[in-house]
Amino acid sequence: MQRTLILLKPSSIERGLVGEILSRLEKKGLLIVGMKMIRLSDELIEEHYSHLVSKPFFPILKEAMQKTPVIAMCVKGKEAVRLVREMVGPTNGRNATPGTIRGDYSISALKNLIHASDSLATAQIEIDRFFKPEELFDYKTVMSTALYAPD
Ligand code: IDP
Repeated sequence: MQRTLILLKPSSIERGLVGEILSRLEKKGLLIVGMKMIRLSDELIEEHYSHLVSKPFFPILKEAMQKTPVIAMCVKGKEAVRLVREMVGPTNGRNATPGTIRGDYSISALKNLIHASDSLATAQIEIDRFFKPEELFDYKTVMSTALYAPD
């Protein structure tokens, strides 16, 4: 089982798409093991998007990420890191295939609704960035027996 970090960005909150996106993740069979609403500080954005601080669009990215609070989530499942990235789709909603979250509901790179960790190593770093250990939960549901087979 893997855990991955998801942020529902201000663009999804402003457009009332939180329930829709959550529903997709739940229906896929991913288990929510942590979830909270937070306002991102300048420092947290600069750390989270440290690979982008020198880009010309960084100031508008920062502004967009602070427009409303965000919802941070940690979800768990087999191959969850890759699965969630595939469900999210590529960065620019205009290039994202229909069927993906960005492909179905977004039409730009800046307002692309959702962040998801891009590798197992990044996921661990990002989960630790947004959640304290006591904010993450370990539990089983009856769904897991309906979802998984030994493959
Ligand atoms: P990712 O979110 O698909 O992993 P990154 O390259 O890590 O993509 O970029 C982080 C975020 O920065 C994107 O999700 C998007 O919101 C924003 N972004 C990336 N490229 C651009 C751009 O060219 N213009 C405006 N915003 C961008």
